[in-house]
Amino acid sequence: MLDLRINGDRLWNTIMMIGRVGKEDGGVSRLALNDADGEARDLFTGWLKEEGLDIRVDQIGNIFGVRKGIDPQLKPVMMGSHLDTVKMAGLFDGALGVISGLEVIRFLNQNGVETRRPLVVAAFTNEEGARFQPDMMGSMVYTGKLDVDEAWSATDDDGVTVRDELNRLGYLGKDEVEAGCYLELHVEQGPVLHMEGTEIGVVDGVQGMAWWDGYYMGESNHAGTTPLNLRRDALLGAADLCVSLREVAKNLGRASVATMGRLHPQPDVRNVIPGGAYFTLDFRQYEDALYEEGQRTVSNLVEEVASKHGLEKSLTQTVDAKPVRFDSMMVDLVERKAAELQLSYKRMHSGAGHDAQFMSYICPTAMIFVPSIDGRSHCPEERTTKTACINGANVLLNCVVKLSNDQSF
Ligand code: HGY
Ligand code: MN
Ligand code: MN
Repeated sequence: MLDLRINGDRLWNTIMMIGRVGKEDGGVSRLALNDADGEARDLFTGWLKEEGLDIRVDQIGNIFGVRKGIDPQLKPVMMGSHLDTVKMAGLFDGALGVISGLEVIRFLNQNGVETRRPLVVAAFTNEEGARFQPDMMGSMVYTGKLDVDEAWSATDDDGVTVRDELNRLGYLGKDEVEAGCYLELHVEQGPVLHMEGTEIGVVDGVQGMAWWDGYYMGESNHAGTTPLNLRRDALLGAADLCVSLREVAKNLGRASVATMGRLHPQPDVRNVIPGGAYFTLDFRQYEDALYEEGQRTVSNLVEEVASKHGLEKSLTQTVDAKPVRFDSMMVDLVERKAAELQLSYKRMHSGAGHDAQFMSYICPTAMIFVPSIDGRSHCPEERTTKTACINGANVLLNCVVKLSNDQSF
């Protein structure tokens, strides 16, 4: 019987090749639909073509490589993740899942293995949301959770739209591709697996994630002449909000986390009291009720801090990705395959958002995690060992081969 183990050198070399695209100053900056993301897309579609796959691109620019199955009536097994990154990212977030999907196909092609179901490897558009919001945009549109017109009209800081960028890069497609089930291999991006020395994370769900864009408006004035009690300092308000936000997360408990990731004072001049402050907020929690409560608490806090500092405020929620639980048949399968490969494993949920979160609304879905060294991610220091990548890809391959011959879904 064929030994279902992928080619580790090929997997690693391909991850390194895609990791060179958009690398500058030591970090990778393939922000969604920038030139580097376009280059990574072209490289990826070239590899799909080499494997004889049918390449399809949908209206939000998701790329799918489709491998025929013996029974075209059956819905495909889809694998995937994303090729876009945050600013100054590492090599593995997203790329691991996409390139492992490609490696599974390469392995099956090389060994002449046919499957009953078609197989699809997907690269979803704008998972990160670092340039255009919401994040997980491609999988949200794909799963009907976001209207494509809304996604197309999202703008970056310079007012450029998603649609214009898709057009410019040649990824404004029209194709449609079905998914019967979905599996995503990803680096954990947290410390648990590495700390414990566990090889595989069997992911049974993803925590909820809420994002807001906020603005505090006070009054610009002279930094030398305006007494403290007469100031309406928008940056001071935002700074207070940043500190209070942490208290809110601590008080909510149950591993709630909250972050102010961006803060831009205006006019941003050293001797002018900031009359404006633009900020972003990120809140996450795994339990449904607490996630809802946290969202209410955060938005009340923005109001309370504004009135404490005599500021006006605007607050727009840009992301409300609710907590999800994955399909137990899929989660059990990941666990079983990890055990059969004699890899140590543990069940866990994901702290980061993933395309799998939205795929789980339309088909049985699960994720496979591999350790992130020291839990570092969304930074150039993100690392995962070659062995860990190979372990994860082998679990993926074994799950995919099993699912591709299963007619029960
Ligand atoms: O979790 C995140 O922040 C990313 O968008 N996936
Ligand atoms: Mn990711
Ligand atoms: Mn990420």
